[in-house]
Amino acid sequence: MITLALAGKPNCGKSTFFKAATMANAEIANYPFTTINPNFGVAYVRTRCGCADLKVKCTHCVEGSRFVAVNLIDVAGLVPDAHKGKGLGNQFLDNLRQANAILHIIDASGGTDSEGNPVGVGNHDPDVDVTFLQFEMTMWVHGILNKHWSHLSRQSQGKGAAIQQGIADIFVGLGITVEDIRDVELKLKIDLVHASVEDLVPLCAEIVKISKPMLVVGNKYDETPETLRTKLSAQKVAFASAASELALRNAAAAHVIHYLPGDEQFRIENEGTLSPAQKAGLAKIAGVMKECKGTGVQQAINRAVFELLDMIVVYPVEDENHFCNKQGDVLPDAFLMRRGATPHDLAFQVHTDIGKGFLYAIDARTKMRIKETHELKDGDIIKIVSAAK
Ligand SMILES: Nc1nc2c(ncn2[C@@H]2O[C@H](COP(=O)(O)OP(=O)(O)OP(=O)(O)O)[C@@H](O)[C@H]2O)c(=O)[nH]1
Ligand SMILES: [Mg+2]
Repeated sequence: MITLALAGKPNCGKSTFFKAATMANAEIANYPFTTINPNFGVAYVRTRCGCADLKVKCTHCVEGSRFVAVNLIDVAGLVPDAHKGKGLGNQFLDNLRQANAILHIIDASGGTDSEGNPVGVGNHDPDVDVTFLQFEMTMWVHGILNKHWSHLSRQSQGKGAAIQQGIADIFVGLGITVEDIRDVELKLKIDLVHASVEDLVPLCAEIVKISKPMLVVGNKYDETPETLRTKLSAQKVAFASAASELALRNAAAAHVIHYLPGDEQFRIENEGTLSPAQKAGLAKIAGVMKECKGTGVQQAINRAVFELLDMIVVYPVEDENHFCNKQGDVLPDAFLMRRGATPHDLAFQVHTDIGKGFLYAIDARTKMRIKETHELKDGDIIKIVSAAK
């Protein structure tokens, strides 16, 4: 399953975002380093369900929207110079290893300093927070490379290919391949054979970009002054109000409102049960959603999965005529797959044995046989025919 991590400076709203997205418990407080041990939970990407344009309807979507699970990790806050041991140090960068992509949460309201201490809205320039995480991660990777560098240089005996392979081996856990290192060497025009440790910083920045694509999310949009909204928009920051999302999810769970994560609006269901303060709170959230086109939480998760990671949703079925499994359950599964994936990749994702015994696949919408090498599209419904039982 895909894993997204929430990272950023302390007190910017990572745990609030986590709690809203997963409805799992997480401690939230207005001071730095509330979270020490990471929180793990399941969040969902939202997509139009594959059954939306079929005559048969499935029971796995909500009003035509399908929510597909992804892992979400909420890690401890990081401060500038964490790689040198500042704040709680760089041990938490290790928690980011398992993430496929990172939602870098910043406090767009400018109400907390670089260490996460409250300073009053607008008193800190969030511009400086936008790039710091990328830099800290670069220096973390650089620290790891540094440890191995003299050994690697000696062992490779001046052979570029051996150095490239050695670097790829060190970062195999980050999904880095020798081809990645070759591409980066060419792109940056660095000579790895004669490079000093300092020369390797740009290479480490590229390793971070390749292995941990990042979306910067400007949280606390509800408190963000107009000047900062404009400034951060220019930096392509995606906005969110995690606190609003959390309030809406709680209200929806209590049947006070009708709201699906990612909706641009909500509807009050049970006005009579609301106190004047609750009504005012919901009215404020409605205003924020109008400006932000929703609360931004679901939108950020979707962008991380569908844009940064370029994934598609594919529905495997056993009966291509009724779009269901053997029990008659319509579109029982929805799989996230990398764009470019083939029916054979899908077969392996269903089960290793199904993959090994793959014979051919059928596009359930057209009933046509498709080739093993055919590129799957978002929303495809596929029957795999395999020798495996
Ligand atoms: N106005 C506003 N406040 C928010 C929002 N999200 C979080 N907060 C507040 O920001 C403070 C910090 O929230 P947390 O979720 O604990 O922040 P964190 O990033 O997990 O903090 P650490 O675990 O200390 O790194 C709390 O007082 C939250 O209520 C938001 O969208 N809007
Ligand atoms: Mg936290």
